[in-house]
Amino acid sequence: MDYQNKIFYQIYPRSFKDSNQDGIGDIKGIISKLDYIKSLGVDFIWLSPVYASPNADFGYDISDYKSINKEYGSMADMELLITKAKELGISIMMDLVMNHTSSEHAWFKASKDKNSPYRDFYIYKDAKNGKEPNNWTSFFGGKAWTKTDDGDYYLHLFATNQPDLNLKNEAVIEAFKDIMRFWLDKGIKGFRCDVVNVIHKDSLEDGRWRLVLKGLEHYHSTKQNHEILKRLRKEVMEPYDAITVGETVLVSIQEAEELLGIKEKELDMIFSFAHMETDQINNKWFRTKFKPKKFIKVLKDWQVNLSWNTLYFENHDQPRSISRFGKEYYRKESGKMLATLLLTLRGTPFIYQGQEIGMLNVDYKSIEDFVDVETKNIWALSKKLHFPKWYRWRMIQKSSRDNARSPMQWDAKQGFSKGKPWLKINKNEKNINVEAEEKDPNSILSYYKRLISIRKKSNALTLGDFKPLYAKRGLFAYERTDGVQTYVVIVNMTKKYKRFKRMPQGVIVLTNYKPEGLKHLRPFEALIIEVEKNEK
Ligand code: TEU
Ligand code: CA
Repeated sequence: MDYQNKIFYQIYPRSFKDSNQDGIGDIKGIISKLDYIKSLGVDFIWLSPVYASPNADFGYDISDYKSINKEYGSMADMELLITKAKELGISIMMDLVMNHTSSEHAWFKASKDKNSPYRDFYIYKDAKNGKEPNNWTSFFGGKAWTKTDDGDYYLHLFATNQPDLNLKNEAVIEAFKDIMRFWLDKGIKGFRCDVVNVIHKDSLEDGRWRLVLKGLEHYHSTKQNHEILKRLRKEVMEPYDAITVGETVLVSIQEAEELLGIKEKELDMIFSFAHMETDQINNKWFRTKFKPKKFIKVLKDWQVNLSWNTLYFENHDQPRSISRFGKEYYRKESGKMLATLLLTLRGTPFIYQGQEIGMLNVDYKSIEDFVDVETKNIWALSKKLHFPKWYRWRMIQKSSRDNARSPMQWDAKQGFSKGKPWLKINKNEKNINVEAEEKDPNSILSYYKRLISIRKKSNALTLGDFKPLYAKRGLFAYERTDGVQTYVVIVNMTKKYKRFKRMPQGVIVLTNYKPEGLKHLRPFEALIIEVEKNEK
């Protein structure tokens, strides 16, 4: 299955579309919007988890990998979605969470019995001096161990109710091969593999000192982790001609290349975090002012040095990109500028629901409006650490994952659901919504559609070479060519007018401003210029 010329659309099912007015998005709701998704011109839907889950982490805590969360619908609904999407030429990629299950999973419940064969499905360890077995800390803040009634501990790199699986155990690997085949037999075409480079823990020794994620060196992209990825590819994915994209935390370009596979293929694609960590110090909760120069430098380095990139600026864990990398005051211009980068750089683009209509960070007024477990943990931890309340509130507003999870804005009248939405809808829905954007030829949505259509017809923009031309002062210019077609893309990632004397001759194929033949770039201006080969 090719993935290099495909465009992906990520759906966070709880917030996409509600069909039975209970205020919770569901699979029938997604089916009702397939024509809209088709109208974008995308090829794949990456569906965040819809499996049975007690919703401690809204689906990333799975209690049964082979059944559907009743709030989202039935297995028949899921099978219908796969069929209906296929009829429209759209493939489904599901989310595969191998690092942990929910504490409600039957395996975990059975594992509490020390003599159960499921005991070794998880990572239990005796207390050390009456406390946690080591000093590891969780991705969600706090310790990575929870004490059981027997006085020993189990490991969880994420929430307490997301116990880590033991991928040293062959039975666990066999169980996931079975789960993968169960879904591939239903006709899905790929998996997005959750935190797939931390699934194998080499040792449970204390970690060296780190501000966050103590213990990381014992489980980050370990040798055995690579072996597991090679096996799953050979034994499961290749026979189905299905594809994988791994969510790979904290990887360098070299480590990313190794996870794609140097001698032997491992993952088809990876999501790196490097560009998403340029506006923070140490971790996402300590945000710094966004620096376009730094962001562009990282994008350029990965474009030049990684054999194949994914391209993303948003997902269900990240703040909205206009609020973060653009300016809400220049919503249309900066939204279109970001779309231009996303869809003309070299790699496979992933668009997150609502990004195509320029949705913004939430406008919540109180911590009670937020529901994400990571957000609540950080709010409590920062209070315990005596952070000032104004600073804590700013941390949450800028970095909470709920920024990306407020319900999709279909029209000005709560088109998401007639019920009370599970998470508040942004009040700006009255003017930022699909209905309004579809009617406006100058909307961000119209721009995405035109750009996706240009990209899909152009070999130069999909498989063509990438050559940086200029990357200074918040400006980024690069060339994409396949030897037949040549494009020069120029973006101004700042809100300032910037002189730019290297404007190439050629035809402006798409831009977010009315062309004025100026010698400078306007705030967040983006241009795609088709140049004659000899003009370069
Ligand atoms: O996210 C892993 C992960 O590293 C995120 O916690 C991310 O680092 C953080 O939110 C900052 O962006 C994956 C899923 O995408 C996330 O939704 C789950 O909560 C997590 O794994 C556990 O399954
Ligand atoms: Ca519903």
